[in-house]
Amino acid sequence: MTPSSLAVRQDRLEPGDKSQPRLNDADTIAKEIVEKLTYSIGKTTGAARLHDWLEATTLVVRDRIIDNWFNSTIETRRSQAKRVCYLSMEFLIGRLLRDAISNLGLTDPIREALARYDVELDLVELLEPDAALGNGGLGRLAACFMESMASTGVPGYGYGIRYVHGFFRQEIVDSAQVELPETWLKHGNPWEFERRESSYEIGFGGKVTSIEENGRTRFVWRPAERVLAVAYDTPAVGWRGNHVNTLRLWSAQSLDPILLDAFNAGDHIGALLESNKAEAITRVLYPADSHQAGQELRLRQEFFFSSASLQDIIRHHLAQYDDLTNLADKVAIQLNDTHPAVSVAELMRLLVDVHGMEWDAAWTITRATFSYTNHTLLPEALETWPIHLFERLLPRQMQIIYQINAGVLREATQGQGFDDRTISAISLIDEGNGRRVRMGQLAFVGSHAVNGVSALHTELMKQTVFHDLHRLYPSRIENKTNGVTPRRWLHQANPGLSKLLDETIGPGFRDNIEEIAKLDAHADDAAFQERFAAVKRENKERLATLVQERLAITLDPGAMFDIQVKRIHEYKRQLLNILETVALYEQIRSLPHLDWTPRVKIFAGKAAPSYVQAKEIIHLAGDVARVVNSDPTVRGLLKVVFIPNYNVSLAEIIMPAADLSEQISTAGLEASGTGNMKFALNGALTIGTLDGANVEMLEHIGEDNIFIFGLKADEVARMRAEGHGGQAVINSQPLLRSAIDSISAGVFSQGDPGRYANLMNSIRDRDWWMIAADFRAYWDKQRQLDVLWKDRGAWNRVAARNTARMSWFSSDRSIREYARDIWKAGPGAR
Ligand code: 26V
Repeated sequence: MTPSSLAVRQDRLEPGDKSQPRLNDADTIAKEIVEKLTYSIGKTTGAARLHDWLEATTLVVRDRIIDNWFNSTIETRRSQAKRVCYLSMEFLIGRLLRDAISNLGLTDPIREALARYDVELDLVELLEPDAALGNGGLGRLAACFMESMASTGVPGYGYGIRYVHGFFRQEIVDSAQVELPETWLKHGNPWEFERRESSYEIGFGGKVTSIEENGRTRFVWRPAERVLAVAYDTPAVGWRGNHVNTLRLWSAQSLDPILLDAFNAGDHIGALLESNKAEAITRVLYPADSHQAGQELRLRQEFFFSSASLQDIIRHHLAQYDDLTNLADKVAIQLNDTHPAVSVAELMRLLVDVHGMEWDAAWTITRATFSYTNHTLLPEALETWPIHLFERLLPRQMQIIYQINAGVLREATQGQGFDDRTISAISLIDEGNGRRVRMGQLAFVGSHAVNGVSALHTELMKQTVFHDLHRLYPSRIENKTNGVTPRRWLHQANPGLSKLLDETIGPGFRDNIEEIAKLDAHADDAAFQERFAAVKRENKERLATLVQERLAITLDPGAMFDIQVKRIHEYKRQLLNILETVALYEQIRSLPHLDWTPRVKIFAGKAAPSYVQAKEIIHLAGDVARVVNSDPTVRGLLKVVFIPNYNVSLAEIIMPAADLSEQISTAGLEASGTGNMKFALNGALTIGTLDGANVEMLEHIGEDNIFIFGLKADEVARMRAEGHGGQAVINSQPLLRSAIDSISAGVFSQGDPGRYANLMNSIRDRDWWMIAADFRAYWDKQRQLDVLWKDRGAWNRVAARNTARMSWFSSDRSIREYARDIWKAGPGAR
């Protein structure tokens, strides 16, 4: 049976039998867990290992989710509600069990049920592997959005790739990063359901022919290669489990797994080549989020999941409405960055070539269906593809892009009278660098709405990358500031603080995060401040234990935990933080009699494997840590740690344990940041630049409670244009100069002065990231924080105000804005 001959799946499901709701008491759950152990896993309670308990518990939780999943699916269909399809190459989910248990309100009965068999829920949860199908901010945002769509009742479908190997595991060997493969599917994945009936053929290469049909030219693409996209569905549970959405991830398979002809002819290896090539498409996540990959396999991944998702969306739509002209009324497709931007051309192909629609009608529908989110303005990260590669792999989509481009450029010249420079800036084809397809332009013109992820970022989009397209379509760009889900990042990650909130302001904040503002009234209360500090202390002890176990470094939970965790990138300026650390170290040594505030500098994050400078920064952090931590003259006033393998699960321990959050990117470069929100929600103070969402955090938290320093985005742009270099600044800053000199002399690199020559010279010569330029302002702000730390009441008051004033940064708010302004979907739209 070929996939195309599969009958369209009709929804014949009946809503779950509500007359017999499942019981959620510990007795019932204990009985069910043992049943799963026995009949699904084949183990007795005596023989079961911790992994078996994990699987059995997961299956019991899953049963409860499935009931609601069916109900949600059926209700969306019955009400003919508009669906939101979120297309993303990345979903950085982390663990699912605790999230599901907590959202279903089952934490206590499950804990009790397992305890009857001397099994500890916390230990069981730790065995679940992280689903690390993403690089960083963009992928984690997609995961928060899935949770918030379910929590706010938006009928959402996440579409992505089921990578066999997610984001690599990082080990640190002699202070340097080593990358190891990650194998999250090793023990199977009880959360996913393979849907072989939802399989689609995806073509690559081949030729385009045309046929005349009823006086109209029809194009037919005959791909040279075909692979099968098979769906795997994972339920996405929202708060209280009321609404359950679907995350559908595609896996690539060969249509003909073994070429029997070749096999029989004795060519055993050749017989498997095709299936290896097909399966390679979904084998591994690209780990570089800082510069564009450029490899053919990456473009194959992008088209593979775009085409599969669109074919699935169309099939679903036709099954329900039997008509594609109302597609945009019933489906909104969000493009998470340009990675799925080829969807614009592919939807046109499906509508025009496959479903026989007229070009203009198809174009109107396409634009009305798509919207696009931009997540970076870094020139090196903007996606473009060489025309010859695009044409060879996707010949029909290339023709369609030319045709779209012709229409847009006609609009620009005839309608607006744009000049040649403007036309070449708008064009979907970059003629300057050996002819390339610009995916940002394609996503922009194919969408009715284009958004940035913070107010500043959106403004900069209008001024820089999309300046001319913004002139052509002035109402298309809008802002949607990011958010994070308070369920994972407050309730689950910080049960201590959540309990304190229950007791102080009542549990209403769990359903409506805006109620957390009630905490403001308690921020001045000394007794409350102490309880708040006690929770923070416990969280710091938990992190200190982890550091002790993993790194054999002893941390004092009484010291200020000053934390920078995120991808390692020059623009994020971990190097600025390390230089300040070195300067502080030198000051503590030369002025030991001063009343220094004890600090622990904590770093974590992964460098792209090919990003040399980022790897040098990791190396330097480790080198500095070794020297500082072993210097007795420091007397514990300063400790430096680099925690390996930063991931979602580690973040859940780190965020609640921070006193100070480092958000110090060069202004204008960090599109939003979301770690900044997680830290502040958990009561960390922020030291940061006026960049990304920090700007809006300042507005919400108030200038007395956030610690902003440094150049602003327009100042950075001006100084770069004026050819700023670092040397003059370094000469005028003795602390900075001394730090750079020490590093250059090999003080931290076992006498090897060459190790950091490139990093240090880049500050002296070009200072592109404004490290020298911002050093003094950063140093001064840190010393101001040292002083504040000594007034424990004042610090705790500010910390509590941070928690109280962060509700706006919930991803529920972001999702409601997308639903209202862009998708016209969700509870409010019905
Ligand atoms: C680019 C590439 C290039 C090709 C290889 C794979 C790959 C993967 C990702 C990216 C784009 C990364 C862009 C990104 O993650 N941006 C971050 O998005 C966050 C959510 O909006 C935001 O908070 C961060 O500020 C922004 O850096």
